[in-house]
Amino acid sequence: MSFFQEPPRLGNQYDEDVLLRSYLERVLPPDLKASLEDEFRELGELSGGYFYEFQLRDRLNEPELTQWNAWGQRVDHIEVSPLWKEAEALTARRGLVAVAYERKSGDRSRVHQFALNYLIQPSLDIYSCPLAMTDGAARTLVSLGDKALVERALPHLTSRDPSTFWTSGQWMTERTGGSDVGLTQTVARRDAEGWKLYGTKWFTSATTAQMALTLARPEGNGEGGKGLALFYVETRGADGRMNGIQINRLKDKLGTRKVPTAELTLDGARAVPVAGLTDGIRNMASMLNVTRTWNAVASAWMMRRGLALARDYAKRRVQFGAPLAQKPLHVDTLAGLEAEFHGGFLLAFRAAELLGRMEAGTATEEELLLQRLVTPLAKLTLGRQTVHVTSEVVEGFGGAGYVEDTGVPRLLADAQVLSIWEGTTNVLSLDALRAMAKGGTLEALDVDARRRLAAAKDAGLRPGVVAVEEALGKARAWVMEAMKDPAGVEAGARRFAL
Ligand code: MFK
Ligand code: FAD
Repeated sequence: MSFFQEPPRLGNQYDEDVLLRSYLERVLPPDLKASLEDEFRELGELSGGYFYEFQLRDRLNEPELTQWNAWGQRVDHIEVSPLWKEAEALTARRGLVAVAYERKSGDRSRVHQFALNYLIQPSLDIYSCPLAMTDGAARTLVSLGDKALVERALPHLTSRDPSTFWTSGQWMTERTGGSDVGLTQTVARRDAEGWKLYGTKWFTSATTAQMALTLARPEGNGEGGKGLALFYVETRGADGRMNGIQINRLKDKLGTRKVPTAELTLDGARAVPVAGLTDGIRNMASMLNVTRTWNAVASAWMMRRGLALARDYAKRRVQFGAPLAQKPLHVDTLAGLEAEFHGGFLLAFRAAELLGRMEAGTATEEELLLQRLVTPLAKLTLGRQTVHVTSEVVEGFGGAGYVEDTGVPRLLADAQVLSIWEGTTNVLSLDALRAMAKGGTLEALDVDARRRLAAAKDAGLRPGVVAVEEALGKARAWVMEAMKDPAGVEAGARRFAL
């Protein structure tokens, strides 16, 4: 009789996620958790059922750019995949951005929002990319406080109505540098109509967005990040035509293939300064803060999805007389990955907790310092972890893991971007060093770690406590050594951060 392998299956992604449920039990007040549970369960059901199946069906649909219409007019229209269209409507209805701004869950609103996204996004093919940038733009506009811009854009960015919901782009990277953004060559010129931008943006992911925040150098300004200004740009005018923006091409990428990442020319794009005419990089920092938190949580949900599939498959695949789930070495391999994922998850959600407390105004001084440090640490650590875990997941499926229409290789291809965009591992390691150089940060980390270790000791988790104490001891020794050798500090930044 012919034999056929069984595909992996997913159940309700909330009910099956012991880690998420125990975490929420710990950090959400009981009433709040009870009031959100239906919402979590519904998204868990959609994620493991309808949208997972949709994702597999939608696999070969990719965004398509049409630059010209039949009558010779430049249109630069991008058609996204059917899954992405539905993801946009779902985002608005479920408030996947809005929850953070409505703040109905108080200073747990970020935990609430990221739990929703963690549940559904693994089935939405990186639709999280425009959402992260939309959230980052909303946060930046609110933080910088230009009343007219907030009134214009915020209701759209946080809308729960699909017909009025907007996404935002974040256009920073140019050919001169994605890390060294201070090299930006785009210039801003003022004429009778206002400010207009001229230049090239080399990686712009949310090209279908209705607006973007971007950097440009007002004519006459000095070099570097200080000479840049942060600008608000709407991508199309009231007539639907592009606002002095041309889409040159979509990038042909290793992964994130549903994401329309484009190269743009700005040729007189009308723009509005968001907060003065200098310090663009500093003004963009609150955006990076939010998008890097998204990146960390996205890494966690990607590991979770890979492991959920691998665990299920291990129950179905029989080799050498028993399911893989009964082979001690396979079980040990998955358990190691699971432990790595648990650590990553807790770090990412710690960043989310701190962001929520900062925004709600309930964070202590110590927590504000921690937030600045934990965000790059979470982003860089989880970015690397996810590449490792998804690579092991591919191997856990054997040859099937290497075959595209199982949907498994996509996990690894998509994971690789998480350590590149929003600042590479090295750049974020240097950012973490900068954060640590700020007075009080190391002490805040130390106090926080000691408090957690004491709680873990009380709970009887001795072996784990010893391991963490050893790691902290090494980190302290490294800092002491590093102080003696500044060049060594930079060279060792990644090892230290990880
Ligand atoms: C799945 C979901 C994930 C999300 C998807 C998103 C899709 C992809 C989108 C992108 O990739 S967008 C592009 C992202 N690009 C980056 O993340 C840039 C990476 N490079 C850096 O982060 C560099 O460190 C940086 C450009 C910031 C360095 O530039 P500079 O010119 O050397 O700036 P400097 O002097 O370090 O900082 C300028 C000011 O900003 C300083 O403030 P002051 O003017 O008051 O001194 C800094 O303190 C402040 N600053 C910089 N980084 C900060 C920050 N403040 C707070 N937090 C930070 N992280
Ligand atoms: P480089 O800066 O040239 O880096 C090359 C290498 O040098 C990296 O390994 C880096 O770690 C290392 N390096 C750089 N500086 C240092 C240093 N000081 N010390 C040690 N090592 C260093 N950007 C946007 O603005 N908007 C977008 O929407 C967007 N979407 C993207 C979508 C995708 C799919 C990808 C892949 C990228 C996207 N980016 C976007 C760009 C992304 O943010 C940049 O690619 C990234 O920040 C790295 O910049 P770079 O490509 O110029 O690499």
